[in-house]
This record gives sequence, C-alpha cells and structure tokens, in this order.
Amino acid sequence: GKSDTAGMKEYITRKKNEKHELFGTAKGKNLVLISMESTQDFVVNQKVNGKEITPFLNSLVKESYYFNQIYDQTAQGKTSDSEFMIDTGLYPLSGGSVFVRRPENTFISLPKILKENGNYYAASFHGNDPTFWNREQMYQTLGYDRFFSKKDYKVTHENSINYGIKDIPFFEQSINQMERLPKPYYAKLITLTNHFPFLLNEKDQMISTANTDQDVVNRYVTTIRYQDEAIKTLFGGLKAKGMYDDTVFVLYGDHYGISEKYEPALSEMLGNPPNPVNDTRYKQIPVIIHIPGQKGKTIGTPGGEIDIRETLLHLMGIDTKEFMSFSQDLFTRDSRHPVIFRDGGFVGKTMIAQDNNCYDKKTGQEIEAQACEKYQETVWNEFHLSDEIIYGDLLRFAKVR
Ligand code: GP9
Ligand code: MN
Repeated sequence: GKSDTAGMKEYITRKKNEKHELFGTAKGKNLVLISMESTQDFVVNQKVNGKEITPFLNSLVKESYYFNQIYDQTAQGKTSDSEFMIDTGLYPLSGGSVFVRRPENTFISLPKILKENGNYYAASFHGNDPTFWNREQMYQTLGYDRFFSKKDYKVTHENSINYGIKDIPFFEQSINQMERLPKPYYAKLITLTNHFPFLLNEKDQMISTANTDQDVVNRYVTTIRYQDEAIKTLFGGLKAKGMYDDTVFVLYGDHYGISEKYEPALSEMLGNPPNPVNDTRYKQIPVIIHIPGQKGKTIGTPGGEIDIRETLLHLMGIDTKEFMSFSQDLFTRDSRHPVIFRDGGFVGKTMIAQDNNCYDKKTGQEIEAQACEKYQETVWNEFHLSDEIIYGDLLRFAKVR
C-alpha cells in the first residue's frame, strides 16, 4: 500500500551516501569475493592446542579492514541467502531460499551494478552441482556472465570430500579460469570443504583435532585449518600470476558452522563461560576487506552480513543513493541501528534480543523487555519492506544506472 512505498522511500533517502576518505579507493579494480563456508569469527586469532587454526587469515587481517562484529543474517537458504544479501542488499525470506523461490524476479544485483559502472565481467566459482540452491538459474537472473561449477572442474575421488572438490584443488583450478576472464572482473569463489559434518582425509589434516566431547567441534578445527591453507594457496597463485595487485579482496564467513546443539562444546574449547547470549555472539562471522597497498585496520562497528554490499560499493566509488537496499556502509554505520535476524532477534548498541528475551549486550544479563521493544518496530519494518520488494517483484521497473 501507500505507506509501504513511503517507507521504502524513507529507507532510500535516509542513506547518507557519506563519502568517507576511502570512498573510491578501490575504483576499477578487479573484485575477488571469497565466501568461506561455515566460517565463524571466533576462528580468527584462535589457538587450539597451542596452534593457530587460521594462520593465513591471522596475517591477512593485519593488513586488511577487518570487521570483527558482523553477524550472520542468513535463514533457511544458508549459503544462498548469504549470496543473495551480498548481491542484492535485500534480506532473505523467513522460509526457504529466495534463490529457489524467486528466480524469475528482477534484482538490482552486484553484477549488474558493476556492469553498468565500469563494464565488469561477473563469474561465480563453486565446486558443487550447478543446480544446487538453483544457482544456475538464479545466477542468470542476477546477471552473472559465467558460472564455473562442478562440470568445469577436474573432479576425482582423490581430490574430493563431502560435497565435492576440496578447496585447494578448487582454488588451483579456478585461478587458471580467472586468468582468462575479461578485465575488470568480479569473481566470486565459494569454498566447500568446511561444511558440516567437517570431514577431511587424514593426509589433508594440518592440525590435530580439538578434544571436546563433540566430534563435530573437534573436526571443525581441522577443516577450518585446511580452508585457511587453501586461501593461502589462492593468494600465492594470484601473486605468482600478477593478478594480486590490482584487485580488491572481500572474504567473509557465509554463516555459522557449529549449530546450537554443539555450542556448549565450543564454549568449552574457547574457554567461554556459559552465557544466555552465547548463541547470538557465535553468529559473528569475519568480514575482511583487503586492498593491496592499503594498511587497513580492525573495525569493531557492529553490522550485518547484508552490509558488505554497500561497504564494497563505496570503496569502489559507486554512488548508491538510488538503490533500494537495506545495506549500510560499515565505515559509517550507526551502531544504534540494530543488526536484525529473521527470527525477530537483533543486536542493538547496548542490548541483544534473543528468543523473545532482552539482554544486556555486555554481560548477557536479562533486562526488562522494554529496552528491546523500541527496536522491534525497525526489525519488522525492514523485513516487511524487503519482503514486499521480493514478493511484489518491485524492482522490475527500477533502473540499474
Ligand atoms: C553447497 C554449498 C553449501 O553448494 O553452498 O551449502 P549450505 O548447506 O551451506 O547452504
Ligand atoms: Mn554455507
């Protein structure tokens, strides 16, 4: 209705499009996006049995913009929801995956925006079956020029585990394809090995398992360590081929990996005392933006996965004022604006709403519901508007510009 349109307009114009000092510093560069399967933020700078579980990421964050307070906002669509948020700046649906449910919609997506602003070529790389999450169809809708999927890789019994090709051969083979892409390009690479139930051949294990009472948690450490090595391989390969310097890298965890059931064992491993809001805290995923030549810094502004898109577009010098999206630039994001989750929970500046209870963000002590109530309207308003756009296919008439 009318109020929805007004509400949407408010969201569009509310955006400051603040041109902070880094605006445009990645303009025209190739974009390499690395979606790290089930990678939670606690892995960064974490040791298990005295050994770092992500030595490469730990060195990378020292020379990157590392956002360490970003939350997983995916719903049932898991990886596909994370892809959807980053490409469109819209929220996932409360049920199912937009990739599966709305592939015939029009979206103002990252590939389309980059095509319009700099004639970028967009390709996605992922070792699983092309129809998984309906990617093959949805990628066409989103404007990808090419999808390198399972059929484009040399997949053998030897180089596979769990869902498919292991991350190291995946990256090795991807580099050869990336080399041939028209420039500038947007290449999205989606890892796979660190997927539940975190299986790995003994010879690929570069660290010993943890010793909690949950094997899922114990094995997670080994697949995280393997993925880290794979990413190191990718960077090494790109450097060797002269494909590193003129590129902006975005690495992020797509969603949690250790589900609630295993969280007590995780807390034990991390030495975290039990806390009612641990579940929300474990929703944190790493977001790392690496621009060769820039020093970077660690940034503790709270934000959501959906905010990756706006942050990136600003770095790439693209004006986003007209886009209907809920993404906010993490360099200027107002920490009073809640980071919202599809189950109605959220993280505010000083409180956390989880399972219909309100908690003090710092201590995790339950506080009176009133403290959370004033934000509840923003939560439902944002989801309502986002859903309207998706269900009404409202971007049909919008311009990419
Ligand atoms: C499958 C991969 C994992 O192709 O993206 O999917 P998930 O189960 O994490 O959504
Ligand atoms: Mn995933």
